[in-house]
Amino acid sequence: MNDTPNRTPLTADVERHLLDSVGVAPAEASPSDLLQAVSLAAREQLSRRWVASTAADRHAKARRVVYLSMEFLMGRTLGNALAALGLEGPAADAAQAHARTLEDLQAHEPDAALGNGGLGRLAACFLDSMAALGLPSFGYGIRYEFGMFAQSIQGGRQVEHPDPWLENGTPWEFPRPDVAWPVRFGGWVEHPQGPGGPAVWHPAGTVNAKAYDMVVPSHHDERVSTLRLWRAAAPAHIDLTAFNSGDYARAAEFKNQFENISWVLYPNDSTPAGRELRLRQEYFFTSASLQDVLARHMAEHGRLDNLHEAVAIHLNDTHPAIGVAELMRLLLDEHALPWARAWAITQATFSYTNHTLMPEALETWPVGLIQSVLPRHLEIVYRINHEFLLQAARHRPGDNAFLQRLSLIDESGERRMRMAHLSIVGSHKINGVSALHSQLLVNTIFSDFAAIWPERFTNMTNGVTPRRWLAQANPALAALLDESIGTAWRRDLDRLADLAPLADDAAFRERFGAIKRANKARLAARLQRELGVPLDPDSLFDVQVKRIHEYKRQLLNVLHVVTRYLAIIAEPQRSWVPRTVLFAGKAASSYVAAKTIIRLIHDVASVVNHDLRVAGRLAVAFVPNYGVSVAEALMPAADLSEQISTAGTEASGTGNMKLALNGALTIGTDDGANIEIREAVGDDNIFIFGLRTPEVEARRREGYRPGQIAAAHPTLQQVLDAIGGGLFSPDEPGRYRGLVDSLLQVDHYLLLADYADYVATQQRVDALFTDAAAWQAKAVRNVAGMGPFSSDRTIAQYAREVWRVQRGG
Ligand code: HBZ
Repeated sequence: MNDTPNRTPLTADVERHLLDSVGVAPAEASPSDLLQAVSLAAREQLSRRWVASTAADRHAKARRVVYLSMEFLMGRTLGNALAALGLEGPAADAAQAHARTLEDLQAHEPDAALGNGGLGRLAACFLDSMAALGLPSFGYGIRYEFGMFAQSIQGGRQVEHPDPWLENGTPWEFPRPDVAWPVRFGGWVEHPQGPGGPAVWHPAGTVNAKAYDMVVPSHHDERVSTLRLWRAAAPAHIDLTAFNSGDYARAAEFKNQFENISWVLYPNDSTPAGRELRLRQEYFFTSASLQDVLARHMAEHGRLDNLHEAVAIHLNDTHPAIGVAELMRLLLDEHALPWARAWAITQATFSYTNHTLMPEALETWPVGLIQSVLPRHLEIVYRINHEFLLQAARHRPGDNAFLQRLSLIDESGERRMRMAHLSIVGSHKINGVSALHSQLLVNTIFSDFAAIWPERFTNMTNGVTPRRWLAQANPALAALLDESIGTAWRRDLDRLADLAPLADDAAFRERFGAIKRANKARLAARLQRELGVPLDPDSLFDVQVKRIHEYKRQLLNVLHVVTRYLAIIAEPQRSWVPRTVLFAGKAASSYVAAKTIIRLIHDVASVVNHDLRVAGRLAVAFVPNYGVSVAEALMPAADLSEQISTAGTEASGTGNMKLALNGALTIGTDDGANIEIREAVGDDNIFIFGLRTPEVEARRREGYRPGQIAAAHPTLQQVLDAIGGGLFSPDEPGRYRGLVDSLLQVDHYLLLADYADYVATQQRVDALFTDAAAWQAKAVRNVAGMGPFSSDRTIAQYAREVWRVQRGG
């Protein structure tokens, strides 16, 4: 290594780890070796913090929150760990001692992509905020060996690749070989004391859940939180049997039947997976987590009847909903509590967040499947349902339809267990994720429950962590904020409000604009390198990044792109505002319509980007493999944030918050958290268009006729003809005929109804962009208004109103 004047204690730690842990001569260390050594040096400091925090909580018997989530979309860890430890400078010096930059090293860290999209990333932001607020807290999930698939694009089409993120091990987990819980499946149930008493479950098989902890550091003090992930392991006796019989192949197969539970994340979002393996995953991690919670509680309190006073357990969507029945089973059958007491504890312990209104996205499981996989839980749910329906009947005597709608079992066809209903009945608080969404929950899909228990329903508008999404992703903007309004925003994002007056300060705006320009140039250089697409950093960067889904309406964005393309060709002499339209996002592997949209984006990009008539005025690019790390590069480089879902369909959105926090202006519908963003930044600083939720409902009720809209709108008709007629797919002119026909005939998400207003609003965006001072002023006001969208605010609200937990010692 070079001897530099900056030889800090961390540099010495890194050298030591290169020699002692990585096993390489420091002078010969590769970037991956260095990444490993720097990570280990940071890890040992976190380890000490972990030991201290958990000991303090144990000693204080602190009330804790337990966040059960099938998904945690953590992204990379090193940058976050270094920032929390205040070691960014020393780590950069250590890298520099080997003629590397910290960024060179970080590029080698794989994302921990244990989630699909918004729901999983929200869970990761929440962990960060729980640590920041010092809440005694545990996240619990699954240690998937393969996370969200990696996306590549071949011939304009999405191709999915496995994500073996653990292939080379990870320095960030702490295996806990002593912590393992048996999780049982199948078999039959015996009632030695009659049907009402404790039961004995004779399972057909048992799998072990083994604990792996990830440390979640606080950025403000020495506290840490824990994310405990479970890996499925076959019981040891199976290996032994194989060894004795010598039939390794058969034994391996048998072992796989157990271990496949934690192999791979289901890559569906907004559509529930129906397969048995998914149900096993859900029960696996929920059961292990609850056993862990009860054991900790018993160790600290020695009795279970005060469980609800010591722990708040949160259900992140319905994926862990079977936990309601599992906690009942543990209390009844394994700890011999009477039913009424067990039920009171269960209801007082659980709370539940819903993340979607779309009825087709609500989880249900065939009763026959539950019967065969979780026979005891089915009995318990039947009894919960029986008592619940008796109670409900007192609210509306004689109203059978009411009871049928409320029932935990849907009897309309094949009998199915409704996991949202189980979550509601088993929880004392239920929340949506934006004001509109929470309103719609009580007015639509959960209105019958709200009629019985209005006080249980509440709202917790989502937020994002400003550590990752501002301080780490946009260090230049963070530094400008420190210099202009002080560093208090880092602890209290509401302090961003102090920026508002600077929107009128030309010198400040100029520096703010220069940072955006530099972020765009950096992204452009990267996309040039990776995709070979040249992008002009002086053009307006128009960004839509999120899962590809019909309701999110990437296709409406494409209609605008094509509109603009045809308009430029028709009027080449006009002075067009140069635009770069960027898309990114994954489509669920089986979602044909979403995959067609990805292909169309590529087809449009390839025609537009090669047409000299629009060169310098319009470019389109699709950034592959969207995930946390790609988002960290995109958010700071956006001028315009596309949040254009059909009103009433996007529960909240969180990308909308990340983009505005980085100074993008939003073009969006009156949907999800867009509404609250509008209220926070002011009507003049956001572009809202399109039908509102009640208007969407009315249009559908009246009988929506998309064909008539197209017929009355020549430009729209021309755009649809261009796409449907093969202008962008000359090798296969009919490729998008079906897509266009379905827009003309059904258009379930009302793209055509919103098209005219969207295009007109895009013209207002252009007009503003030509006035750099006016644009920057609005961008500054957006950042200034983003205080409420910190996940610290969200978590403080959950802590106060739902979980009743307080900062630990
Ligand atoms: O949760 C998203 C919502 O669409 C978005 O509006 C909201 O901001 C975000 C956080 O509250 N929902 C999801 O991301 N949903 C899933 O990822 C999902 C995963 C597995 C499923 C179903 C949905 O089986």
